[in-house]
Amino acid sequence: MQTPSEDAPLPYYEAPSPGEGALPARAWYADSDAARLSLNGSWSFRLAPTAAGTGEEFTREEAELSGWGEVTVPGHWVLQGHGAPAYTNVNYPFPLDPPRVPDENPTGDYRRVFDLPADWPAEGECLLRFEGVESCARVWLNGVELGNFQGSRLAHEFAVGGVLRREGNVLAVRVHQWSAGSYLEDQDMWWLPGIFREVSLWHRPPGAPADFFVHAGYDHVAGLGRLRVECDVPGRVLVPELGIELATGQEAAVPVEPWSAECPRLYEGELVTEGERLRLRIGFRSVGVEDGVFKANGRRVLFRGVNRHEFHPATGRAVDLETMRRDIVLMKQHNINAVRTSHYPPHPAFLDLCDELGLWVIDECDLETHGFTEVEWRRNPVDDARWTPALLDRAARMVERDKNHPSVVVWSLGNECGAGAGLSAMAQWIRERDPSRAVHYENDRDYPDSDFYSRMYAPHEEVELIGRREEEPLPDPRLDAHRRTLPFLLVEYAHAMGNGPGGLADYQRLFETYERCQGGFVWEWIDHGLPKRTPEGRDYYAYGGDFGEELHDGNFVCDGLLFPDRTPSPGLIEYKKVIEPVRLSGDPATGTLTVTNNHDFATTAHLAYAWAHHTDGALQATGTFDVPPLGPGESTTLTLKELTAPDTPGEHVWTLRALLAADTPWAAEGHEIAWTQLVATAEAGPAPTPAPAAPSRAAGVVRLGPAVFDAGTGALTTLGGLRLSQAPRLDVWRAPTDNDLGASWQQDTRFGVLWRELGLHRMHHRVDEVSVDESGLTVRARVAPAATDLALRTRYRWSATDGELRLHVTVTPEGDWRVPLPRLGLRLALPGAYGLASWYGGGPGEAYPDTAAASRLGRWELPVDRMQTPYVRPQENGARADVRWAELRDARGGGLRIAADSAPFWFTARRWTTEQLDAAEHTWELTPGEEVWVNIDHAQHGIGSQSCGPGPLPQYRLAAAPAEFSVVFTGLAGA
Ligand code: IPT
Repeated sequence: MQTPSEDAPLPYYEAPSPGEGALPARAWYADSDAARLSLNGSWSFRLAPTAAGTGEEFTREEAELSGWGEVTVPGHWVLQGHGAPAYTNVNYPFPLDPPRVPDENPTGDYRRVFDLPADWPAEGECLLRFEGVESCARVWLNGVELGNFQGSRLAHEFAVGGVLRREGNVLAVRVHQWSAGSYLEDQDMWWLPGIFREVSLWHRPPGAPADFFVHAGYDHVAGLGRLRVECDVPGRVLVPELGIELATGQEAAVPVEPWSAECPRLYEGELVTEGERLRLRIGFRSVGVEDGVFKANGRRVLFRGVNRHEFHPATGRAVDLETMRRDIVLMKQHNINAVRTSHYPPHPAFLDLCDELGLWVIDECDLETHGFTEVEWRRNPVDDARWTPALLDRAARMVERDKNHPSVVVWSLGNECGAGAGLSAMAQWIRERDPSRAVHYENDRDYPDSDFYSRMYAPHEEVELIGRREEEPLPDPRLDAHRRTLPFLLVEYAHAMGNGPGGLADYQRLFETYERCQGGFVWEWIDHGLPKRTPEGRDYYAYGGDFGEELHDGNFVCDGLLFPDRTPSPGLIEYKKVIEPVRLSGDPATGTLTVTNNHDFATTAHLAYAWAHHTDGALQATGTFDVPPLGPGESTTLTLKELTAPDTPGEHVWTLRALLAADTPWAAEGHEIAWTQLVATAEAGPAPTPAPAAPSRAAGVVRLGPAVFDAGTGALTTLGGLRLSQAPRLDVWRAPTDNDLGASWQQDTRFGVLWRELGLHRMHHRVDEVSVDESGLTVRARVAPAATDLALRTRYRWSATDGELRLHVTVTPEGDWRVPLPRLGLRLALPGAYGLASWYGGGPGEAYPDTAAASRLGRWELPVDRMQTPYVRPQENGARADVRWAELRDARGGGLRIAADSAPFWFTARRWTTEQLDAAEHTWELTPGEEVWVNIDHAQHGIGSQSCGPGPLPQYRLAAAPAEFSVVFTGLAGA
C-alpha cells in the first residue's frame, strides 16, 4: 500500500497559499464619484457535502439550475436553512493534518446574473470585490475563471474589465467551508461558512488611484498637524477647512485640533485625481511607545476597552451598518473608549464609524492557530515557512485595507498562535509598511514582535507586580530587559460569561495607579447565542452542542457584556461605572465635593452636574451645580451648600451626577457619564422599646405577636393574614454561575464544582429543639450535607413586638470547612400572587460582592418576573445589594415586609426554586411555578472571572465562619 507523496500537488483549497488571481490589497473607502454596483441580494445556491462532488457546469451561462435554492448575500448558508452552525473554542472540528482538510467539506455553489446600470461608464477597468468569504472561494465570471482565495475576513478583488458585459453577466462562486486557511482561523466562535460580506463591482476610471495612504500626524509640541497623502497617480489633496490644497506626495503643516477617541475631530477632505474624486476624513494624531508608555499626541492613553466579535443573532458575522453603529453608540454610552477587533479585521465600515464616533482600535489580523496547543504546537503554521506567504498576505490585506483610519492605533498580528518565525515576518513587514503605529502580539511570552507586554486574564496580583515593574524575570536576560521596556496591556480580561465579571473595580484601581498598566479589553462584547424554538414554540438562545456538533464548547460562546439581542447585561452597567472618566467624591460632614477629570484628552467642558437629596429613599430636593472646567488629569474640590446633612433623622443620601451638557452623536443631553452617592445618617432619639409579646401555645401551634408557628418543627406558617408557602430557614445554595464552575484548565480552586461534590445543593435540616419562653421562640437546628460531618449549627430566635416579628439567626460552622459558602441567609416562599417587589437598597439591577459598583441606593419597584437576569445558560442572578427593607405585595397591596435589623441584606425573588434554576440549561426550561421564592442573604460569595480567569479576590470569598444576623417581618394588609 502506498501513501500519496507529500509533494503531490494539492487542490487550491488545501494549498497553504494566499490563492491565485486576486489583485494586491489596497485601501477601502466609502465615498467617491466612481461608479459602484452592489451585488448583494438573493443568489442562486446549492450545497454539496464535499469539495469535489458537483462539477463546474454551473459556472457556464446556459447551465441548468434545477434543484437549486436561494440564499441571501451577504450571509451564512448555515443560518439560512442549509446545514448547521457549529461551535468550538480551541479545538479544530477536523483532524489536525495541515494543510489537508476532511473529505466532508460542505461546499456552496453561488450564482448570480446581473446587468450593468445603463449609465455604467464604458472606459476604464472594473474590479469585482469580495469583502469577506468563509473560508475559501473560487470565482468565475461569464465562464472565465478569475482565481481563488482564502482569508475569510479579508477583502479580495479581481480585475474583470476584460470579461464584463453590459447585460447578462454570470457570476459563479464556489465556497468551501474548509480549506488550508481554516487552520489559520481557529478563533473562538461559530464556524459560519459563506459569502458573509458584500460583493460589489467597482468602476476604476482611467487615471483613478490604485491606492493611497493618508499620513496625518500631530505634533503636540507645536500644535501642528502634518498631512501627506501618498498616491500612485498624481493628484491634489483638498482640505478646505484648513485652507489646504496640496499635491499628493507633498506635506503640509498647519495648526489643527488633534483626533482622539475622546475628541474625534475629523476634517473633511478630498483626493482629486484625473479619474476619481474621493472623500477623505482626516484625523490628525500620532501614536507610539515613548519611555515605556503608549502615548497618543504626547499623552498616556488608558484603554477602557472591549473585545468585539462581529455578531448578530439572526445573521451571524454578516453585520449590517445599523448594528455596527449601534455597537459603537452602546460602547460610547457606557464609557468604553477602545475596541480590539477580536480576532480578525472587522467590516471596513465599522472603522469609519470608529473614526467618526471616537474609539481607539486595535485592529487584529485574521489569524489564530490555537488548536495546535492540543498537539504541543507540532506543525503550527506560524512556525512553518510554507505558510509564511499566506501570513504575509493576511498582514498586508489588513494593513492596506485599514491604513487610513485614525482610529486604528495598533496592529495586532492575531490571537493565540503560540510563537513562530511567521509572526516575526508579519511584524517586520508591518513595521516597514507602516512605522506610524504600534504592533501587538500576546501569545509569545518573550514578546519579540510586540510593542506591548500583553497578557490575558492575568490575576490582579500579577498585574500589580507588572505595574510596579517587579514581574518575575524571563530566563533570558536580554529578552527580560526588552520586556521591561514595554507598556502593559490586558488584551483580554474579566471574562463576561454568565453572571459577572467580578473584580472589575479592583483591576481599574491598578490601571489608575500604575502608569505602565494601560488598561484592558474585557472579554467580550456580546453573547453569540443563536435563536432557536422548542417544538412547543418557546424561543430561546442556543449555544454550542445545540446543533448536534461532534465537538463543541457549550455556552463558552456566550460570554459577552451584551445579551445576544444587544440588551446590556449587568456586567456592562458595572463596567460603565467602574471606568467612568470623571470621579466624584465628597463628604457631607464638610459639604465638600471633589471632582477629578480622568479623561486623557478631553476637558470637562462638555459636562453639566446635578444633585439630588433623598431621605430613606424619599426625594427631598434636586438641583444643579457648577464645576469649573477641568483639564485632563485635573482635580478640584468645592463646597456645595446643598450637601449639608439636615438634623432630621433618617438616612440622607446625596446623588451627584455628571451629565452631558449637550447632545453628542452617541447620546443626548443629560446622558449620565459619572455619579456617586454620599450618605449621612442622623439617628432618631431613643424610642420607647415596646414590651415583647408573649408567646402562647394552642393545638399544635405557637402564636407569637402576628405570627403562627408549627409547635413541632418551629416553622413559621402564618404572618398576619399571610400563609407562607415555605417557612424561612437557613439556605446556602446558589445555582453555580459559569464563573463559580470555572474552566477545566483552571489552577484556582473551582468552588462551583466543589460545592456540588460536597452536597451543598442538598442540605439536610434537622430540628434539634423548639422551645418557648416568656419573650419568644427558639429553634435549634443542624444544617448539613449528607456523607460528611460538616455542618452549620443554626439557632433561630423569634420575638415579636406590636405587629412586628423579629428573627435573629446565629450560625456556627462545625467541622473543617475548606470551601467558602455560596451564600448565607434565609429562604422562604410566598404564594405566587405576591409578585410585585419593592425595596429600599441597591438597584435597579443585580449586584454581588465584587460586582456592586453600579448598584445605587434608592427605592425601587419591579415585578418579580423582571428581577431576573436572563443569562443564556440559567444560573444564579438577580440579587439586589444593601437592602434596608423589601416588600412583596399582591394586586391589592397586601403581603410581606422584610426589614434589615442589623446589617443590610441581599434580596432575591424568583418564581422558581434555586434547584430548578440550577437544573435548567436553557432559558426555556424555566417556567414560573406556584410560588415566589425569596432569598434574604446575610452574605454572598463573590463572582470573580474564573470561567476563564481568576476567581474572586480573597476579600470577596464567603468563608464558613460564625455569623449572626437579624431581620424583621411585618404582614402588610391589602386594600
Ligand atoms: C482566550 C481567547 O483568546 C479568546 O478568543 C476566547 O476564547 C477567550 O479566551 C475565552 O472566551 S483563550 C483562553 C483559553 C485563555
